[in-house]
Amino acid sequence: MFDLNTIKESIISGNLSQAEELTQSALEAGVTAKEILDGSLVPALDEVGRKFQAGEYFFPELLVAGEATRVAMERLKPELSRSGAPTMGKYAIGTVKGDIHDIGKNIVIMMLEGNGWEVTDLGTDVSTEKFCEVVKEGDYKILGLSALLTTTIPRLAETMDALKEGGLREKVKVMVGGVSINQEYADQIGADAYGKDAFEAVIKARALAGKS
Ligand code: B12
Repeated sequence: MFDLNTIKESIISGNLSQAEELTQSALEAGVTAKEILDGSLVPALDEVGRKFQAGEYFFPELLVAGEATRVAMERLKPELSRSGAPTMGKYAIGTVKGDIHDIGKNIVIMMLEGNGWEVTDLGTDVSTEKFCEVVKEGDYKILGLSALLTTTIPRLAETMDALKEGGLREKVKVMVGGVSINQEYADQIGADAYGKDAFEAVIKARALAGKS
């Protein structure tokens, strides 16, 4: 039985090579990518966030834990994004202006791809104008907005308003997510769906596409 705590600890201590090797060993031992995400990667980042808040960790530790997660995720990518699913349509997603957190968004992307979505990753620090331009020019069924910071959450409401003002709101469904967001906030700004994690993101995207 593989001990998922070993991967968790390697991320908390920022050991990149160990995080990568242990993730590979777990996969080889038959642990699924979802089990590794839920049992190691996400709890590790929660713990890192807690330590940061408590003043036990500083920015460099946060950064290296993020990097260790990224290398571990590279190993999970083939399993998560492998698609046997029918084509769902086009989905554009990005992290809002002023925010460079992208680990969660990247997990959402892998899972969407694994479920038949053709995803355009707009990256991080994406301006409201850029989101509107992408919706206007493309034929996306869904626009996903990610925001993790209290200071960047208002960009979600701003983007919703800009879509309305640009006459684009009817053209696309909007999904929002990020650690400090909840269903109540999503309702408040008139988003079509909120996803608490990548698994919910996939289920709700499917429902928005009318394929639940
Ligand atoms: C790693 C990390 C970083 C890394 C990010 C690396 C990267 N490439 O992403 C770095 C070091 C860059 C960083 C920087 C900062 N960070 Co930081 N960071 C974190 C940490 C520890 C983990 C974030 C993470 O990846 N979580 C794991 C993923 C899987 O979760 P997630 O992002 O929530 O995503 C899931 C869901 O939310 C959902 N989801 C996400 N997006 C979307 C989108 C859609 C459409 C849907 C449907 C679903 C969905 O699905 C995802 C997968 O399941 C968190 C703590 C925490 N517990 O979250 C702090 C945290 C977010 N950071 C914080 C802070 C303060 C900062 C800094 C301001 C620090 C500083 N003093 O400079 C800077 C800001 C930089 C900037 N301008 O963006 C605070 C935010 C507090 C707040 N409420 O505003 C947190 C909460 C830490 C804390 N407890 O204080 N950070």
